Amino acid sequence: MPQIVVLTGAGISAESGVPTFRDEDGLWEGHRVDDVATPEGFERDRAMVQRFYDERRAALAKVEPNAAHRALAELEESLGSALLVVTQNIDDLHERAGSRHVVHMHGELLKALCRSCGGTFPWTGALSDEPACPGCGVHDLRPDVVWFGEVPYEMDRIADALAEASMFVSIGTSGAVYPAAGFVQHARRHGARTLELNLEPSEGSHFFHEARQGRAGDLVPVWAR
Ligand code: BJW
Repeated sequence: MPQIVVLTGAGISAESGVPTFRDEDGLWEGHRVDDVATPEGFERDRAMVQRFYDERRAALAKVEPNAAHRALAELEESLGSALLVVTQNIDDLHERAGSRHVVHMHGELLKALCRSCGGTFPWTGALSDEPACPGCGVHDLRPDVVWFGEVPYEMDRIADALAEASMFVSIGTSGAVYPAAGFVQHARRHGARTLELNLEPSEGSHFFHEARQGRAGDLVPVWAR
């Protein structure tokens, strides 16, 4: 069981050039959240949603992990499975930096989910071309991401890890989206020390024992050292 659970959000990938959601010039600028991040939005305009994720998948190929991702991977080298990274991010920058114990609670951009057979498959190409499922052959693939109203992945594993952890660190997340925004209280109830590393105080900053403000690329290497 991990002793340290790290929750990451869009802010940790910002310095790699991946837009956050709720900041100025964020991903939601120019998009209604209900249109691109709900199952109902997908039903309404499937082609538009597929293009939105196709563009993000293509952009992901052009960015690299930054100092914050690398610092967490280096920490895992010395701690092994005592460190668990739970990320809300759908990018693969933790893995590319070298982290191995990563839970993608909101899914992964580089996977497709078949709405017919329920299978998930590695996916680097476009989904807007309506390709066939490699498992069942039906043309009904969607990005393997968790939209509003859907249940995030691996919630039992995350709850157990938070209950066991002696330290919980939240990095680069606004604390606007549940259930991730509630992890700090869960960890505290079970006795963990809690720390927030974020550009600005998040919506839930007051729940943490300590909150440090700055860029993840500066703060995380100092904390992880
Ligand atoms: C930097 C930085 C730098 C910038 N360095 N920092 C009322 C009350 C409570 C809950 C609800 C409610 N009404 C509805 C709900 C539930 C709903 C919810 O939370 N809604 C809220 C809006 C209120 N949640 C859900 O529906 C979830 N499912 C659920 O609850 O199921 C029920 C259930 C749960 C558990 C067990 C059983 C049942 C699902 C949520 C799915 C969220 N999906 C998205 C899209 C994923 C795919 C995609 O990427 O397109 O996930 S939404 C989007 O927000 C994405 C993110 O992962 C998520 C969080 O965003 P994040 O990462 O915090 O980014 P930002 O942009 O908000 O913040 C970035 C931060 O970084 C900022 O603070 C910056 O300052 C900082 N920063 N640069 C350090 N360089």
